[in-house]
Amino acid sequence: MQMTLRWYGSQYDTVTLKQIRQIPGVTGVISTLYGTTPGEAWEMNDILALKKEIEDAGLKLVGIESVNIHDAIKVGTPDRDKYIDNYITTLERLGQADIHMVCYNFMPVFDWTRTELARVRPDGSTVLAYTQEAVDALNPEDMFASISADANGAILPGWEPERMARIKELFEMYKDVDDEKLFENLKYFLECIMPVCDKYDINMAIHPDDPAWSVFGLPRIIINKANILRMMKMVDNPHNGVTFCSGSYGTNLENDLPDMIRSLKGRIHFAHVRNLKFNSPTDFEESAHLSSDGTFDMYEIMLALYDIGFTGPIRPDHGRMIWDEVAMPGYGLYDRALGATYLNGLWEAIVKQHNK
Ligand code: DNO
Repeated sequence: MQMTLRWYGSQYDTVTLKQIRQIPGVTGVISTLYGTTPGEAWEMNDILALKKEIEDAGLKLVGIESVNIHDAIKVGTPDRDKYIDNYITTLERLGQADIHMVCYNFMPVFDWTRTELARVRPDGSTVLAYTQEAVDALNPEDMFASISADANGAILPGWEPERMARIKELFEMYKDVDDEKLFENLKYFLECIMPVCDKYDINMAIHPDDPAWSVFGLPRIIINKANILRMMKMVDNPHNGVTFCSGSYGTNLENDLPDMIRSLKGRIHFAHVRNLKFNSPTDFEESAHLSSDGTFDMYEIMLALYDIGFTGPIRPDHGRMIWDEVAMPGYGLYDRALGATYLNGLWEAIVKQHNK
């Protein structure tokens, strides 16, 4: 595996490439062209400039998170082919720039959803948290207002103001889309892009829906083992793969994370590894990465990745806000650096144990 950190670009991130370079064992960066909108074809010069900036700092641009999918593709409207063509152009250019992993999601309207971005824990750190009761009591517009109020001035991907301004229209677009339709539209999209992925050896890595169930009545399909295996089978190409995000699949306690990893051998192209602490089945918070601070056994998760021969990029995921850092919720430097170091430690121990 290759340890990486997500970076939001010099314009938006409080964390610098120099700081990332100084985290032991982190050699790669996962980024995207912030400022582009879903549906447009990325310019080659912009891709090369991002890559050069990262390489000049002594790191490698290991993958893109995300090339977002236009709603026309998810809904399956008549103009979707135009947006798929643009997506193919973007993939072609990424391939030509020697970038071979693309993370994306197929969630309608919202990307990830949390009800609090700064819940205070007993040690004084603040974390992202989710309570189903709070979602049930809110309408989507109010949710956006509370998310933006807590974001430390940052614009969170998936919660851009332009997008939220269109929220009613977006809900209207999805009114006839159910799980089956979403699966169908995903299949159509994947079948269109697989030839370019084969040509440039690009691994597509779908991110799970977070939380892993329907929110606000919207369909959600990338939520459990059965659905993800269905997706792998419906377009049975090794370039059709997944981002295994322990924190997102883990929102549903019925998901057995190590078992899911083992069932996806050869199809996990990217891993997000983090812990969650459940206070009740409908309330969880994003604890420190350490097993004993949360609900999941992080050793078992890393061991499962080792067992399937995982060689792709991995990143610590959302960190807590600690040591008075002010940053985008979940994406500060300190706790993610601790997370990377901890995951590297687990990995080293597993490798050495197996080589004995
Ligand atoms: C949240 C992230 C997601 C992820 C997208 C991938 O912090 O893990 O926003 O980047 O769902 O497209």
